[in-house]
Amino acid sequence: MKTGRLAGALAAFMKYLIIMLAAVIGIFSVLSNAAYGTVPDWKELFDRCVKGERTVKDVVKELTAGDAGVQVIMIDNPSDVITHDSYKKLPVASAVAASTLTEEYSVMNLFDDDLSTTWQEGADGYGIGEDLRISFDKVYKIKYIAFDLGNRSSDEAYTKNGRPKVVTLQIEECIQLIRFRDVRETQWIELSKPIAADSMRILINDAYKGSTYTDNCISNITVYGK
Ligand SMILES: [Ca+2]
Repeated sequence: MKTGRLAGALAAFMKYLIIMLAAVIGIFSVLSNAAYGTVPDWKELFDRCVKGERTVKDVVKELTAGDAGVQVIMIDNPSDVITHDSYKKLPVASAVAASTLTEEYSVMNLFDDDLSTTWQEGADGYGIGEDLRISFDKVYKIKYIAFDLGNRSSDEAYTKNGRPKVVTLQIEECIQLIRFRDVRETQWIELSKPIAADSMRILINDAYKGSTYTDNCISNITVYGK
């Protein structure tokens, strides 16, 4: 009995030690990302780790993901800059989603400029770990991305369904976490340096929960480059 308690205490101690190690590694990430608004919610990550909802390995991986020297910056609508600097909306040649709820919620709904049509993942729960791969017709220097998250067809549909909260954006060697607000408006990100690529990947890490459904929805994703 005594040995069992000791082993349990040791296991608990080791678990917290690993979490603290992850926290230390993460501090470097926070220091390098603090100015850009893409810092993960530390308390939430820690709580989830303790509750066992997130593995330590996942957290370390997320917090130490390479960024190839490019930062993702949350910005206000940059339409003036886009016009002034002649950036254009990039044509999406094809896109593949790890899962799709039904044909009605096709991944191509992301690129139709129509807020009433959405892509909805088709995995269990909120589709955590599900990803989208977007291909353009050629290589562009990607600079801005506009995200319309959630089912924006109506206020009711938005609230009832899930919305991505944290996603991983991967463009070539740039891998960065983006933490979004839960708002019914377009959220813009800027890459500190344009990245030349003909494709990109977006993976769902976390979701704002829907009041009725566990489907995670995105209405539109619009990518700008040259
Ligand atoms: Ca749409």
